[in-house]
Amino acid sequence: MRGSLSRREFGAAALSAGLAAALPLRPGGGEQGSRPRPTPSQLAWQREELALFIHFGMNTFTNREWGDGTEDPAIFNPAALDARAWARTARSAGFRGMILTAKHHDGFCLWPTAVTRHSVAASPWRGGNGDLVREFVDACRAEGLRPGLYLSPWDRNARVYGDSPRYNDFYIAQLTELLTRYGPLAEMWFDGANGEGPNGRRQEYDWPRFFGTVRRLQPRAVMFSDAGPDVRWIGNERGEAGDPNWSTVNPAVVAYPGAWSDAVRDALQHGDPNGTVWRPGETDTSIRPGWFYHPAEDDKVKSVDELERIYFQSVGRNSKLLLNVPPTPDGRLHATDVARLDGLNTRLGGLFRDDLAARRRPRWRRTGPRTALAELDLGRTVTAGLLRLEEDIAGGQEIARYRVEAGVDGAWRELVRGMTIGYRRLDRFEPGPVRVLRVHIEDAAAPPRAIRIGLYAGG
Ligand code: FUL
Repeated sequence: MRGSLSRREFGAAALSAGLAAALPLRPGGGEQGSRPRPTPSQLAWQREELALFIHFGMNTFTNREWGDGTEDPAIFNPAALDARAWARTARSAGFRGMILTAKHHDGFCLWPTAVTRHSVAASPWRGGNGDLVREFVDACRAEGLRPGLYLSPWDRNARVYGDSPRYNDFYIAQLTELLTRYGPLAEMWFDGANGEGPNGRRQEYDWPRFFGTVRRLQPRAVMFSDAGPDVRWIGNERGEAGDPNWSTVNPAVVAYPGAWSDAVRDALQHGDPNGTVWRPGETDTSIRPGWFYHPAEDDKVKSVDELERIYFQSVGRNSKLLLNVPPTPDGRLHATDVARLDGLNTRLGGLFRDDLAARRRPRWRRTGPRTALAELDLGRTVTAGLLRLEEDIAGGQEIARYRVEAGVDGAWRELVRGMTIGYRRLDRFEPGPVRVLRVHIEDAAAPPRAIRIGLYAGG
């Protein structure tokens, strides 16, 4: 079963009513002026750039991707578990957040919940007195990382699953424990998978109630799901944001988490320049083929080159990267994975160390209602092959099409053409001489504001 399961095979039978319309909440993005802008929480989420995803639980011990809920808690015993070491690895590799699967689809809870016995309390780990959510959150805080939690709505162990009102109460009780026991959380992560419960029944999730509970108990946390409300799934698990990628969306297109069609996929990948809500895309992918640790995948850990490509296709396309690194059954990150994370950090540090455009101010002028030109004289001729463009997204996202040229002694060479910029856009091009850089904004969704420009040797 492992590796072949996609949550899309279980296209949700959940709520199909227009979620956005039903939500008694403030929308994910405040509307100031005429275009949506991020809330402070959404801005802080985006500025993390990199977060580590930790898939850990029963599947780690059964060597599966999706447990069926019949697993015996007696097998959960990570002898050398060290959440602080996860956090240290994350921080030293340049990650700023970390998200733990507090409960995956098999229903086993990594904290001692009061609403089911299927938890760490029934395991031999720490003599049945352990609380992994507590250790995780404490480790994040100690290392200056922002903590987030994944609580799978799909639960293959809960007897009440499929008895919709009762399971919704059960889920709200679990959510409430997580939201009230562990201090401020930066993100709640809602998965779209919705299959059958242990009794063969399907569940209608009460999403407005789930979202309302998070907003009430942790107003500063962002909520991730296919349908936001604050942060949207990017539409695939390959580590690839769309191009273009708008942080604004039309909320009606993705009515509930788990909805799936070509239109939904496109909306998740690309957003919508005319969207009425700020809902930036989060790109989640795993450093290994599976989400959970499997010894057979020890030689299939993504290379530094692959991780760099994923970084360029996510953070470099106005998204944020949530990279999964699953601990082994003894509760440690595998040495290969740690080495790859360090390798990525070294690679990115090298690429972006020397900004050849640092301390140079571009001359910026509007050339029409939706066009502009930035000209940057570097004062000397440099060899460059990598460009970093950034909009000031605190004020929204506007740029829809741009073109960049390099000038040397009056001769111009086109370096790149692109569409959206947003929080960050990274473009590589054939390394060559640059003395003057021209960024032509050829189209924008609103009168364009000045952008930040970084230029690097590349390679
Ligand atoms: C999916 C789940 O089914 C996978 O097991 C994993 O948790 C991934 C992040 O989301 O929908």
